[in-house]
Amino acid sequence: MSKSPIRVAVTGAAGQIGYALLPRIASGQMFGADQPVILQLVEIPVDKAMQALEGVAMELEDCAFPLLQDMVLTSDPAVGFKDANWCLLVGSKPRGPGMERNDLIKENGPIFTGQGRAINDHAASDVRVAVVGNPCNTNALIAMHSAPDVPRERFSAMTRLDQNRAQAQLAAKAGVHTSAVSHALIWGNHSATQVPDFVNTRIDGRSAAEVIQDEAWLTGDFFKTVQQRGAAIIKARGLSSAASAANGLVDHVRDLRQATPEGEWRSVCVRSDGSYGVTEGLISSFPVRADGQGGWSIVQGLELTDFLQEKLKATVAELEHEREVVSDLLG
Ligand code: NAX
Repeated sequence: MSKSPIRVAVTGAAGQIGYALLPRIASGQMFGADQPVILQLVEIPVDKAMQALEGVAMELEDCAFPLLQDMVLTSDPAVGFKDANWCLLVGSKPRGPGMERNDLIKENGPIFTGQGRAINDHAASDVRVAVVGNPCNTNALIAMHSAPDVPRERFSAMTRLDQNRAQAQLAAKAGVHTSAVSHALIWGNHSATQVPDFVNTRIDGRSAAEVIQDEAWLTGDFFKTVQQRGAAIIKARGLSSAASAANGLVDHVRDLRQATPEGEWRSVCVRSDGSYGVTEGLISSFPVRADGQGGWSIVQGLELTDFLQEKLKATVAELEHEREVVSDLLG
């Protein structure tokens, strides 16, 4: 007997990431090849955006995906999140010319209070929320605070793209295939202060730091390349990462749904319980293991070098600052 469909809400569905993401969800890559889906596509109430969304929906129709059971197109979050099992919050305003990061945080914050409330009031009782729209950690924090009836562990933000970037950079430096790099790990904020961990990441089972033996590169170019990769892609492509971001989100959702293989972890931004000195309550990237039943836990006991600890403190300070900037939205 075929499974009953799950409802997947995607905001910013007519945007770049949406365009790369939706066919992957509808073809079964996110939820499995036997899992039918209903896509609930949310955009802003602006003709141009809704018209673009209709075009995206036409293309999805034209793929005749066997798993795609229905689509809902809306600019009303109450409709978009109705009975949703997963809410993928991709949409947000881009940074405009001359805009500071604080302005961006303030501009986007209210979107996530509204969406958090709508999720609280309309989504399915088992709803899970993954935030991609930047600043994704703080937006996830706002959405979480705006949805008091939804258990806090259901909220996450994405650093899986950063993890994949770190994995690829380490593989290239070591001259091995990416599959030889395991346990890649990002700590902290999805921003230029994020901390790609080269000590606990392994290459052919050994610490990447031991295999690469080039501290200057690890603490210099490697760090900078992973932290600045988004900007490098904008420079090269004239547009921000979309295919790789959509791929990161497919990985992120699978990471949380499927049991993590024994001894491994994945980078996920979740609510801190104070582990590793990260201020409790912030949404920060950690090594996370999922139990395959919807639960997850932060892997304990990893050793961080002084360098990594110092970087972790800096990224946590940034998260605290962002929380301060939006404190009026946290209720
Ligand atoms: P686009 O500007 O192409 O698309 C964003 C879409 O969101 C637009 O269609 C817009 O109309 C819609 N939107 C804006 N406000 C909305 C609202 N309140 N409700 C519903 N839809 C809304 O951006 P895109 O390249 O798709 O990127 C989307 C977001 O992902 C941006 O915030 C971007 O910064 C962020 N990213 C996050 C990454 C991560 O790793 N966490 C990496 C990639 C990406 O930069």
